Amino acid sequence: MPIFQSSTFAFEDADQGAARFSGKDSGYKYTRIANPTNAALECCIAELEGGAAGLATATGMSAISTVFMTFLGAGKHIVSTGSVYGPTRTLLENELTRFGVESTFVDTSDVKNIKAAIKGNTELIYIETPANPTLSITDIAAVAKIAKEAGALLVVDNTFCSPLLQKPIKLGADIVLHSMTKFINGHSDVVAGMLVASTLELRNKMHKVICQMGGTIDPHQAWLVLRGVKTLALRVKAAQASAMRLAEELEKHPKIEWVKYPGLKSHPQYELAKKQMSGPGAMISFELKGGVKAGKTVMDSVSLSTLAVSLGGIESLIQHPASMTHASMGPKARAEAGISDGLVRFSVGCEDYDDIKADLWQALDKI
Ligand code: LCS
Repeated sequence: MPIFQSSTFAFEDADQGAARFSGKDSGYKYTRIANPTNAALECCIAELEGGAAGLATATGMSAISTVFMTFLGAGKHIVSTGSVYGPTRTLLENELTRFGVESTFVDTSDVKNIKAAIKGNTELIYIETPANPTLSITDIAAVAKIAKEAGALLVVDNTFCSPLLQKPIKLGADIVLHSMTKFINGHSDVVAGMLVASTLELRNKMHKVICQMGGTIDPHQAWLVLRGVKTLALRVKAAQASAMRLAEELEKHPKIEWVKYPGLKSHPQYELAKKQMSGPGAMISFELKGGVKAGKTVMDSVSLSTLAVSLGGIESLIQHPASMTHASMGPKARAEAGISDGLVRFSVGCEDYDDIKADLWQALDKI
């Protein structure tokens, strides 16, 4: 796919320009509205997700804010997973409240909590599964039923799985979104997002808003993601195989308090993970017996893995959600969401398994 590195598209004549703006001619006009490279990426991810159409966005947060700005407004209500990516929660709690939007955060791994939180003005049910960083899992099909009964739309953040491991639209979701910064691009060199709608009508509603809000992806960025996605299956399968082994070994390590990984029988939603995901993924959360202090020692002592936020790249990354990705949520919201101060998050990369393990184990020895 070429990079259409062009902000604008020449019209044959004034009538053609007018026809493009009136919608009679579907040709390209301006890159904020649509661009051929962006369109290729939108088709690719929409097909992988089994959706009707995609909208590529500048970042994952741009995809999330577009969904909120499209479907929420003064007097509208959203029910969301409590343990979501920190800025998703703070966007709702700190910014959208200024526009009269109400939000309720619950532990969506028990769908009864969603049912109890629904009100007459609930427009959206928003779930992140597996959740960042608790890796709690929500039953997408069960929530889709609840959303339908309530007349609300179900939006799923599928970032932790990628479409390779989970296809929420097939389970009844209305909209799926991604931070493509993560597994879909996979090389830690791009920030990008994607919205996939189950119907063209939903896509068109969001397209109108994104054109006005301006969160469109840049074509060069879209091209890099198109290149990255070609190896999605190879990367995710390799990282996942290492993650499974690493989680099992970590669980046996004497300095580890607990490990949370969807592939472990000890995961509270192990059976559900097996049912709705085609694999447990490459994200592991754990806590050390020495709590935050021991966690810091490990993070400061790794050398093959990188101490950095983000996830889903070919490089293994380690980080501390309470002081980094989820710091903005504040201690109360973190406690409610089950994000303990000692939780360490590990994004398993595609390095050789023995190297990843040796590096982490020498860091554990430093405690
Ligand atoms: N959704 C999830 C589940 C995420 O993990 C992130 C970013 C976003 C949305 C937002 O995407 P972005 O705008 O960054 O492309 N998560 C990050 C993380 O855990 N560490 O650094 C970024």
